[in-house]
Amino acid sequence: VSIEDIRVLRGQFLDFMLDYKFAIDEITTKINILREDFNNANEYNPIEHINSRLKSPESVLEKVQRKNYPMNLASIRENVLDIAGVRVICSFISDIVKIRDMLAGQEDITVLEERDYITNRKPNGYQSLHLIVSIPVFRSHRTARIPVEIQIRTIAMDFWASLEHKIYYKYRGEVPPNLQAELTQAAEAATRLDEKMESLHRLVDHTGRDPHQDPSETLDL
Ligand code: 0O2
Repeated sequence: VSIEDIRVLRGQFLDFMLDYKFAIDEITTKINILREDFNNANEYNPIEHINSRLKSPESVLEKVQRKNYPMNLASIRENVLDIAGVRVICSFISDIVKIRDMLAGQEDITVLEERDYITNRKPNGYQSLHLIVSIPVFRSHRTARIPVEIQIRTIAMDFWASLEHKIYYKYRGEVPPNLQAELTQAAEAATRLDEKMESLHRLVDHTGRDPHQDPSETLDL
């Protein structure tokens, strides 16, 4: 392989990765539009914040090797579906499906896969709703449908996942059983908090009525 071949390959790979950066931009814009629209309508806003990340070229290639996928761009596009990642953090459990439906219902979005780790939490306690969607990206000389992994979760689920992620990396995947058990308990506490917050949220009057004028609406905490 000549230096020139490597230069061409590198250029093709960077151009391929740019598709995913643009796909993140598209999804992020959609979520920001929803957020601004809720605010504009003076409605309660279910979106707390959003994060996004583009997988590094090293970890894309590491995943291709680990999973034994063929090492070419077509195979990477078909098999590695989490190169573009967007995370939406909501306040309440009921917001998750609201956001899911608003995104999945948009004409240019196709849901390719859905994993509900909330109904079926992972054995370690991990909870989140994962969607793999595809979205068209319009480049100057071509158009491509690009997969994006969208993770939707509550603040409590996110708090748990970020701590677990740090612990997992600290122990390089070999988390001691006692710590693992503590993490599972913490996940259960996070679920209880989410359920409590959800029930408080339901008690809050969204119609703007004054609870002092209507005793049936009084919060009994
Ligand atoms: P990062 O740093 O977020 O990119 P695979 O992607 O093939 O290894 P799978 O089963 O296809 O795994 O995907 P899965 O498990 O549905 O979702 C993978 C992503 O979800 C992970 O991405 C994490 O972001 C998150 N996730 C899944 N399980 C856990 C968990 O137990 N704890 C935490 N903290 N996060 C989890 P990456 O690429 O591993 O990491």
